[in-house]
Amino acid sequence: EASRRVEQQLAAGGGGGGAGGGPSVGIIMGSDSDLPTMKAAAEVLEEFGVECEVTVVSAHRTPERMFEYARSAHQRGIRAIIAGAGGAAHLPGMVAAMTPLPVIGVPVKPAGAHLDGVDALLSIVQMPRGVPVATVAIGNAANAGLLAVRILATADPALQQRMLDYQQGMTQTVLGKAARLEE
Ligand code: RP5
Repeated sequence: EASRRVEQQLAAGGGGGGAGGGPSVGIIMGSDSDLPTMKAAAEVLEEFGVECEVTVVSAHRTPERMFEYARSAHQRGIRAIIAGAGGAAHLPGMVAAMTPLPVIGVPVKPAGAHLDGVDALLSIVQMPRGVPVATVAIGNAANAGLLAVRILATADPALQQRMLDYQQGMTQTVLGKAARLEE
């Protein structure tokens, strides 16, 4: 459904989005085969009440669509882009080249991959000076979601409080485990 909304918005030439008017975060991936990895980012955003759009944009198979998505995202109200890809993972870097938005890259390890996702990691992380991609660990789309929340939270005190609560929750979980171990 989120993907259908993206199609409609792209077709309509943008508008709306962000700050209660639509999704603030765009989650894109090179193939629907990346979804089992990338859905963790959407789940984190949902947990924090941040609306996102999710769709497939392939740097190699749909290059025109990639241009269109990257050039229009900020005009449609998107404030951060999470881009995942495996193999020769050019999507995050190419999108970063065409948008002023922060881009978070997720190296995906495709099923049956020969190089364990290291190829995607290096493709995404080794950006030239001037075109940054904030790269998370191989397969760690949840951290991409959390980083997007932190970016949006710099201008949203309520969201920042939810992040502080989340961090406090992690601390309590670990302390609880430590206490049980020490019993
Ligand atoms: C990449 O190639 C995609 O991001 C995916 O990780 C990988 C394999 O894609 P499919 O052949 O499964 O569509 O571009």
